[in-house]
Amino acid sequence: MPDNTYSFIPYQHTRLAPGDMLQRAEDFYAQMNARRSVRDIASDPLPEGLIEKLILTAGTAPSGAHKQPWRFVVVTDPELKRQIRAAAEEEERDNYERRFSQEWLDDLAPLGTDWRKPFLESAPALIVVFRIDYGLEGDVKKKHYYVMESVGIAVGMLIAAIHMAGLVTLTHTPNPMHFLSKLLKRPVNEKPYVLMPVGYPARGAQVPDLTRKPLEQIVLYNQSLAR
Ligand code: IYR
Repeated sequence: MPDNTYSFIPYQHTRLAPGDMLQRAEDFYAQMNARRSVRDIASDPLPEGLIEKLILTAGTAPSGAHKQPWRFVVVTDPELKRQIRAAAEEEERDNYERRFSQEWLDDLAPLGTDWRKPFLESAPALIVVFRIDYGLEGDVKKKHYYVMESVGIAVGMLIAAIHMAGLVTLTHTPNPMHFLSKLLKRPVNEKPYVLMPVGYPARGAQVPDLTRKPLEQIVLYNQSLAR
């Protein structure tokens, strides 16, 4: 056995009664099914210390070889938010007016999005998520594994935490987004992954009347045995 293993400790677990399990699963589904991506975000300030708890939750995600290959940069400074909005809108204007294919524009049309991103300034906080492609200890590179998957899982957990805390967000991916590396002074091993404005929904905020695929369309059971 290698001598660099963790020490192992008992896993803390309390079995729930089956009825409680079903109730909890149902309640959590009802909560999560009420989540929506909201683009109209109010400027009201957030309770002190809240963002940190949300990020701690995201940081509980599993990751390849437990390398925790994520960085969450919180932006609350109005001038920095203004700069991020300006840079994002410049890229997005190019996307909508030149770079997106007609098929992509047609797919976005029902959502009513465009290059304007006022939420990047109105939201009291932006969480800019970076993936850490490899560790850097001085000049020595340390391998990271399943970085995309690990950070994706962490962002999913962040989205759930934001919703459960009574706030809204939106996964914004201005493309390309290397301007975020520059503005936020990130080192070469960190790459922007997603930008999430966090706040309360603006008064009168509206969302598209989407439906979600029903269970029958997203689940298969024992498919290799089905005829
Ligand atoms: N990133 C662009 C475009 C965009 C792309 C997809 I795919 C969406 O679901 C929504 C928007 C933007 O933020 O407008």
